[in-house]
Parts: sequence; C-alpha cells; structure tokens
Amino acid sequence: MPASEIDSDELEELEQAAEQEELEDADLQALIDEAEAAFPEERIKELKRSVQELGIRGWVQHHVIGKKFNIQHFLIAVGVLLPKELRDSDVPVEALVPVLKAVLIRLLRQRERLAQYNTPDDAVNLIKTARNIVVLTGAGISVSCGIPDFRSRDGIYASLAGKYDLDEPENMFDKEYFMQQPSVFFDFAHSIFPSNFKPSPSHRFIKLLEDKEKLLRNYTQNIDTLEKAAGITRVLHCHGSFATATCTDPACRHKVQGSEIKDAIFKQDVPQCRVCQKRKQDARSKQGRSKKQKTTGGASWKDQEDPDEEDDALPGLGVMKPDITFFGEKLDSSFENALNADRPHADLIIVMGTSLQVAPVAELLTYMPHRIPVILINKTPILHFQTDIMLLGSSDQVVQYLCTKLGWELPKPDPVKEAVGADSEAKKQELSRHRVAPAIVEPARFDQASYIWLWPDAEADTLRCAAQAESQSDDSEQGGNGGENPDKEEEEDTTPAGGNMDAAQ
Ligand code: CNA
Ligand code: ZN
Repeated sequence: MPASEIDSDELEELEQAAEQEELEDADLQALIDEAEAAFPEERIKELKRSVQELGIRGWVQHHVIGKKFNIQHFLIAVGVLLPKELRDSDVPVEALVPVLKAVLIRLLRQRERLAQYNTPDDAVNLIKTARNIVVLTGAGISVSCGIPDFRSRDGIYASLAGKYDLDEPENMFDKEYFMQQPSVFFDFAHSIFPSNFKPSPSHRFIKLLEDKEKLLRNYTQNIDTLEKAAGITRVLHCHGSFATATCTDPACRHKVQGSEIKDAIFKQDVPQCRVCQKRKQDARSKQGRSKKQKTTGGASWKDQEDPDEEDDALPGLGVMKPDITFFGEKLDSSFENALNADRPHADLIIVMGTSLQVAPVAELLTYMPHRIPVILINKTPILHFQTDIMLLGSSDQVVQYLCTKLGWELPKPDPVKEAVGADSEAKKQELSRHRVAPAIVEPARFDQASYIWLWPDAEADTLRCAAQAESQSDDSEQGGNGGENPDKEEEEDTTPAGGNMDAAQ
C-alpha cells in the first residue's frame, strides 16, 4: 500500500491556497492549455481506470517511472490546482510525488458501484462461483460473542464516556496516553481480553469458506483471536492481538505469550516486565541500596545508570503491553505485503462487522481492483465507501441465510482450539451446550431499485436520513417544496458525513 506524505486535508489546503492566488495569471492559462493537450479527457479516463486496476504503486511504476510523464499537467487535468510555488517548471519531482499520491488516493476512493449486482441471490451466486475471497472483518462479528465493538450505541466508546477521565474515548487505545497512564488501559482491559469467548457463526462462516478453498485471506481488525478459535488459518491480524505482549522499553522489548499477563489483566494490575524489573533490582543491589520498588515502570535501562532516575521516566515504560496496535502506532509491513500479494488473485470481497473508520485497513477497498464485487454484511450501513450489495443486519443472521441458500452447513464450534488464555474445560462444556439455530429470515428491500437489504435487527436510521436528505435536495433543485419542510434542517444535521480516514490512525 502506498504511503503518501501528505494527507487529504493537506491536499485541500494546497488547493485552497491556489484558489486564493491570482486566477487571471497568464502563465496559469498557458499551463492549463498545455495540460489539456497532454491529457485529453479520454486519456484521463483511461488513467483513472488504470489506477483502479494497478493500485498506486503499480500505476506509478507503469506510467511515471522512466516515462515522459508531466505530473503538473496530470494534476491540472484531473482538476487539482496547485499553488504557484508548485506550478513552476523547475519544481523538483520529489516535491510533486507526495501530491500525486494524495490525488491518486482521492481518485481511488471514488469507487463506483457495480450495477450488475443487487440482490441476496446475486451475493449467493458470487460466493458460489468465487475462488479467492478476501474477507475484511471488524469488531461487529464478535459482538454476539459478548465482546462489545467500538462505535455501536452500546459499544466500548459509549461505555467509556464519563467513566474515565479521557478527553476522547479513543485515548483508551492511544499509545501516547498509554505511556502516560498505563493503569487506565489495564483497569479496563479485562473487559475485552479474550478468554472464554467462543467464535460466532460469522467466524465459522469464514472457516467454512476456508474449508471450501474459497478464502484467499481474512483481514481482521479484531484483536480477540477468535479467528484462531474458529480454526481459520489464512488470517492476517492487521491490528495485532492479545496473543502476545511486549515490553514497552525500546531497549528491552521482552516478549511473552498473552496468557502470561492474563492474571494481571484480570486483577486490573499493570503487568510489569520481568526483565526490566530484574535489571532494576540488580542495579539497586549493586549500588547497595534497598529502596522500595516503584510499581509503574521505569526509564529505559540503556539510558540509565542510576535506578533513582526512573522517577522521572514515563510510567508506561517497562510495562508489558499487549501486541495490539494502538492509535499512533504504525502497522508493520505485513498488511501492505498481503495486499500486494492478494490484489492480482482476489475475485470477491466480503466486508463484515466493521464501520471502516480506521485507516489504513479501511482503505483495503480502494486498493483492491475496483472491478472486484464487494458485499457488505453489517448492522449499520456504510456510506463513505461504495459497496455493491449491502446486507444489513446481524452478521450471524445474514451468514446463516447465505449458508442456507448455498446449501452449506456451518461447522460446529471446535472445543479444542483455544483463544488466548481460555479455560479449555469450561470452554468445552459451554461449547457442548452450544447449538446454532438455523432460523433464516427473509430480508426486506430498502427501496424499489435498491441494492440494500434489511434484516430485522438492521440499524438503518442513517440510511433513511441520507435518502430523505437526498430526495429533499432533489426536490429543491427541481423547485419542489423541499425547502418548506420545517424538519429539514434537523434531518440534514443527522445525515452521516462519512469517516475521516486520515484522522483515524
Ligand atoms: P467499530 O468501529 O466499532 O465498528 C463495528 C461495526 O460493526 C459497526 O459498523 C456496527 O454497526 C457493526 N456491528 C455491530 N454489531 C454487529 C453485528 N452483530 N453484526 C454485524 N455488524 C455489527 O469497529 P471496527 O472493527 O470497524 O473498528 C476497528 C477497531 C475496533 C480495531 O482496531 C479493533 O481492534 C477494535 N476492536 C476490536 C474488538 C475485537 O477484537 N472483538 C472489539 C472492540 C474493538
Ligand atoms: Zn523490559
């Protein structure tokens, strides 16, 4: 996945700066004429199609590197006006490449729906014929297992409100905040630590795709390791998991199994690194001191001669932090590598139980070729990315429906596979009681021509508001009575604005 050095907000700032400049600049008009001659409309269409097919890296390699490609002309031809300091002919290519990448990302976000796919039957046929399905999952598929998601009405963010002194609920998963106050995270962590949870029918559906040799890869944003419990092997934990934990001291990085910090987590203690503690103890006894040990971490042992200096250190240093990706932490290269490996092979994308608010994983849809059909299975609609068939409701109910239509049976939960630190005896007993109710419910179509289908527990308010706002704006454009509706203003306020991907991580 391409890294851009400027994000979409910064790109907009550049464009606004350009707008404020003198538009009757004769040089500018000449540049626009040259750009239009170099990149006529048909060529631009072809280049847009090509970026959807090749991805950014492939596109740059194919069209730009070693070719006579004028980036300034291209940007103008796609409607991006840059400020004067970036329009001059002697601007180095290195200054333009980040802008080019940000513009390509913008173009990629404009995925268009594939109009030939609409119904649950189409979804069934797509799954039946697909051979390389990419499944992108999020917290929603584990909600029925008893693990709350982030953004639902009764999700983690809502439950954190007022309980902890956080400026934003997201701070609970913010690396900088963690280093200042690890105790806040560990006070809460027991409620999401995967222990005796069992996989949901949605997890088992993914396992079934794998058994049928249709699963290319499950990209999961989840950290609960329930994919492992379901027996899924072709899985990438994009945001890490509780399966292991690592010391936060960069000079130590001692790693342990997640099960080793389970007790501390359930006691709501901050798990300390044994190696760092021993080092501090040794340093103390060497200096013939016998001071009471601090319980909230210490300074990096590489930088520290005197253990007393730890008083000035970040409290989060020398703490065993579960290997889950916090806001402010970069993903390792495995996500990008997997995407590059999968993009030539994928023939269907299923997005399940995610709000697609967290970058860069949410950008998966933009980086996969746009000709690949996308089925969304989620409780709430997603409006900031175009998907082809929206199946809205609890994912367990939807996958049960799909399985029945496909003539497939979901595999039974496997009592042998464990999530992190699971108590296998208790788990076996619970699983032996577990039965999947194969009740299938027919969905209702959202409106006549729509590709959106609602199961009873779908939460489609935002969709209704969006549709209403759209019809009102159509009415007012046509001189209708949309402007006279006294509720209009209020409804427009509730219309979803779409996710801010750049701000998310
Ligand atoms: P999110 O932003 O909370 O979105 C969850 C989505 O799932 C929402 O769109 C809901 O409408 C939808 N949803 C809720 N219940 C269901 C259901 N029963 N069936 C279908 N859809 C449902 O969470 P995301 O995963 O999009 O955000 C990514 C974050 C959340 C990752 O960094 C995770 O690590 C993090 N997270 C993970 C877990 C977990 O591992 N189980 C739990 C909570 C948060
Ligand atoms: Zn350590």
